[in-house]
Amino acid sequence: HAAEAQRTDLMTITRHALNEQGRHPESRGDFTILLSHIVLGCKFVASAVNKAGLAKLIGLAGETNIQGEEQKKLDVLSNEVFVKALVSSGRTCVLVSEENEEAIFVDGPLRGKYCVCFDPLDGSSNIDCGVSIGTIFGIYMIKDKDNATLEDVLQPGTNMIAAGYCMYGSSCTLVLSTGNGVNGFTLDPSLGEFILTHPNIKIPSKGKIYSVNEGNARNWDAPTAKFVEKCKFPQDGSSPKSLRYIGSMVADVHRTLLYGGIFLYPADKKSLNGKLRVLYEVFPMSFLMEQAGGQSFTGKQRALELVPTEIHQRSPIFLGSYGDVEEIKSLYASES
Ligand code: AHM
Ligand code: MG
Repeated sequence: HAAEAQRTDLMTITRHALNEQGRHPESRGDFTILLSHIVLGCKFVASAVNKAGLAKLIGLAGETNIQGEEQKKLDVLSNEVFVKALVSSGRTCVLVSEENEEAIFVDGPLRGKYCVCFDPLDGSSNIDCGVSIGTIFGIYMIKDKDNATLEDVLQPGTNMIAAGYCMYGSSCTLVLSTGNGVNGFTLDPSLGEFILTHPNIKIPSKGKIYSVNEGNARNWDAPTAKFVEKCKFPQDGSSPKSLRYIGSMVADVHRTLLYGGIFLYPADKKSLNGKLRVLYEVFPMSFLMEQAGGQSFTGKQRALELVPTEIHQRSPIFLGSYGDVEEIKSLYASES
């Protein structure tokens, strides 16, 4: 009868959040409400991504974002949907989006106690060829609701209370941690609901895959170069690792989380801080990795302990299986 129970007793993401809320007796459901607005944004983007070719949504919007990249129409649309959903939830006070140069401060009666940092549509250069893309988010709680400042989001990742991503792939998967492990939910399009399909995700402690843009190899520092060399030509009798690199962080991290292995976006001579953004790429993914039993390292420190000074700051990142990240850490340690 267990199989039948699975089919009729659906653990939706809202039900899951309400269960989690039970662990905090003082909670009044604000997080559950915030989450349902994030979920709405994800459903909108999932549907827009599916229809992208059809609806001719693909194409340049004629705008350039703060990193100087061409912005696609879907990025603009997704950002607007997320900002409006988050503001209208009445539970947010500071929003940081990859697509907005400045942080957004929510005012008046709509102001709430949560700060959300997000990348509404990461990996957008992959849209035109149908490769998986995603939304990434990290959530903080405000210190003083009446005096919201940038300091409320310029905090170490260890202060995050929740993080997650939604991957728009062959299916739409939302992976979430509220600091009590990691759970994965898959969108059932016929119900329009995210259903718990991957309870309590744990990353294998060692992996057989490494994931990096090797085209940057000539600009790598010595520890990164040595690590990748060891992946390909192991000296301890083990088999070489496989290389998998999609170039879409959510998809590369999702595979790493489920199969194990390591994802690297290191510093290089040209970009000393790597490419990925601390608040809405590095922190949320590091939070999920740690919650799944893996770890995350910047080349200098535990990634979540970094204290950002600018909202669009970048950092090198090495994250994944505990044992694999341990190896890159020891290579950096022996260098200094
Ligand atoms: P984007 O925010 O402009 O989409 O760039 C972020 C993406 C990540 O999804 C991915 O991990 C990385 O850029 C890939 O970069 P590269 O093409 O340099 O390998
Ligand atoms: Mg991005």
